[in-house]
Amino acid sequence: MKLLLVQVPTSHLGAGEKVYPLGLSRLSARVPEKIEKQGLDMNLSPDPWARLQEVIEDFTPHMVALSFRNLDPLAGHQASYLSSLKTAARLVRALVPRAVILAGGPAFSLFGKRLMQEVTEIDLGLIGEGESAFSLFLSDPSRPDRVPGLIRRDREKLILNPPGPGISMDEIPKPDTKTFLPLDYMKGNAYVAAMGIEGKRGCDLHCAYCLYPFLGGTCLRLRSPGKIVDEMEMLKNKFKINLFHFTDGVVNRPRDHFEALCRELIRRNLNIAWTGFFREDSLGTRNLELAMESGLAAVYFSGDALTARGLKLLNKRMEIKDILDAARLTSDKGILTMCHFLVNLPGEDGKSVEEAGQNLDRLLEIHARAGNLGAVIFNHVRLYPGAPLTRRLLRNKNLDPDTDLLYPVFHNPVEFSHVLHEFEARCHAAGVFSRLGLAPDNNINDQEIIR
Ligand code: B12
Repeated sequence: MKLLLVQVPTSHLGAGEKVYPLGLSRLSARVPEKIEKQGLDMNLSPDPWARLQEVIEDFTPHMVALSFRNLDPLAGHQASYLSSLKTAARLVRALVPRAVILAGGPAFSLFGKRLMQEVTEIDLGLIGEGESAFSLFLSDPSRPDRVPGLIRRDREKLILNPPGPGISMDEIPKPDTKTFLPLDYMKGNAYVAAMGIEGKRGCDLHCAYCLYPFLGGTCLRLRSPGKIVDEMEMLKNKFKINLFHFTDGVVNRPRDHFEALCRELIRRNLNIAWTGFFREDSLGTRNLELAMESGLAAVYFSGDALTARGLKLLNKRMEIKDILDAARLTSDKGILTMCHFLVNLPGEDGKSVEEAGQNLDRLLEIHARAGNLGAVIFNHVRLYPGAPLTRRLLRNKNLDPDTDLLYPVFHNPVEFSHVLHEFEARCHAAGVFSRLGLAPDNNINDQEIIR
């Protein structure tokens, strides 16, 4: 049997935004030796479609595994990557009509059944993580009914098997660096750290817009710090990778695991740098110092709301004070900081927009002194099927139940659609003033912040 593993195009930004296909690489490591395999990340080719054709014609696979990571982008870009999966599946079907097409990946998992309806060339799909399910499937492809999380076709119907237990994080296979070469990703990634590293899976927070708990489970599955650092060490020694991004929903929770990880990194003294998403209310002077000593290169925050009401609506379980305190902390330490916020949340009015603007100014003011703010990224909230916020909008009749959420649907009332751009302009000016060493041009006094 010949198996082709394909990462389909993940972005409209082309090679400037490539990230190592960690999920597919781990699956590749689980392919039994008797199966002949080949890997292809279409994002590495200037002409990904011609490359897919070339690889298929040359290799003539019996099975093609398509990894669909992203369906649509953030940061104000209006685009859908549905065509990545659709065209790839059609091309495979046209070139090797008898090959089995199996799809999976984060974006596939979020829209599994809907994608199976939309892309009829796909024979089978997997919802959720793949290590155990994929190996089980490959051990006997004639028995898809045994594979947890698998969607299969039965004439006109789609049958979804119940999910299985999550893999223990200390048992995840090493990435298959022969099939997916890390070195290919180290050549000038313009975006973030191209190499992901997993410290945990799952999320026990219940933020109202987010489906991470659906993707990885509602409990945190922690990976031993020793195993995490082993993987980083292997990648450093074999491929000279010295910058990693933690793929965890939140890297600094739980606190003891995070601190143990930092201590392990310090102990091994690998001379590597890393980044990750931090939760503001779990950050303290001690663990930030420890993180910096262990190689922290930049802090990513996703505070998400700029008003108390917004934080409550999103069920963030923290306060504006936590966001500002964390900003003070990273400014005091002068560490590069990135912030993500959602604007135009449901129920927003002129007053709350003003409040959000004031809190943004406070944040900018805090960072202006240190000049450590890398970027503030604003988004409108993307409505995902099944997310608590989407269900609430449906309940309150603020969303047409017939809306097809496969296509990017954002909550962005026309009345306030200027807000994102206005806030971006404020941040831009603040960044320019800070870079040029000029005092911020607003009158907010940080001391006045209600504590
Ligand atoms: C870490 C992360 C990032 C990091 C990546 C850093 C890095 N160097 O890797 C950063 C911050 C850079 C990032 C950027 C983006 N991301 Co992101 N990211 C994630 C996150 C949190 C984890 C992804 C990950 O690596 N997981 C670990 C690996 C091992 O798991 P995996 O990829 O899911 O693979 C497993 C399964 O999916 C399955 N599987 C995978 N492929 C296949 C194939 C087959 C055939 C089968 C059977 C199974 C299977 O098995 C694998 C092993 O268990 C996910 C959310 C999440 N919890 O999944 C979002 C997520 C994937 N990102 C998302 C998006 C949108 C983006 C961006 C497009 C945002 C933007 N800039 O506009 C960019 C795109 C970057 C790119 N070129 O791909 C979305 C995608 C959904 C959507 N709306 O499209 C997600 C789901 C977050 C969300 N909004 O809900 N991201």
